[in-house]
Amino acid sequence: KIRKAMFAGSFDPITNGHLDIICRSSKIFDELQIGVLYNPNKSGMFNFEERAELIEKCTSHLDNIKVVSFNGLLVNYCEENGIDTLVRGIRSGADVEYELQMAHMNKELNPNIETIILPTATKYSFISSSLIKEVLNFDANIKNLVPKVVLEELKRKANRGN
Ligand code: COD
Repeated sequence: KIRKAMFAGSFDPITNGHLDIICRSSKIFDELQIGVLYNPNKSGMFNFEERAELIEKCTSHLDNIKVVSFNGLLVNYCEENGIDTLVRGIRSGADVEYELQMAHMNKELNPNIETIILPTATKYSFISSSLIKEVLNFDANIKNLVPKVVLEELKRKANRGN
């Protein structure tokens, strides 16, 4: 049986923390879809095409990745596309609470779909897209925190003033 998994998120933008989870889970599953999705609790810097394009560029060395974007419930998309596992990452105890709540809700919505949670690599445990965007405003050095293409795009946006 071909094992298909989904790593969904806002990815606004993708960071080295996200990329670490992607690389590790791409070894565990036959196919890994990366879902660029809308989180109503977060405002966006990059539009969905830009986010997906950055992910494509950072994962071009992996041959079992597919980047997708859709509206609606994550579990519905998974059911329709033969995906039975959701991959999530956790950085700290603070993430556990949120991730467990989402895992339980997704399980309630579709009991056939399991959530698997991978702990972050220690060196990436403090990285979040929100903090990256915050420190960027102060011209901070973030070159170790995001892939090179993301750094270039962030700088371009900062210089344009949007
Ligand atoms: N190291 C490791 N993992 C990390 C790091 C890091 N430094 N930073 C983030 N991660 C992990 C996060 O813990 C998460 O698992 C994943 O990467 C994505 O993170 P984000 O912040 O980009 O994405 P979220 O949490 O905003 O994504 C939420 C969704 C968009 C997936 C959610 O809102 C959703 O499923 N929306 C679709 C509608 C739906 O089905 N809603 C019901 C959900 S119960």
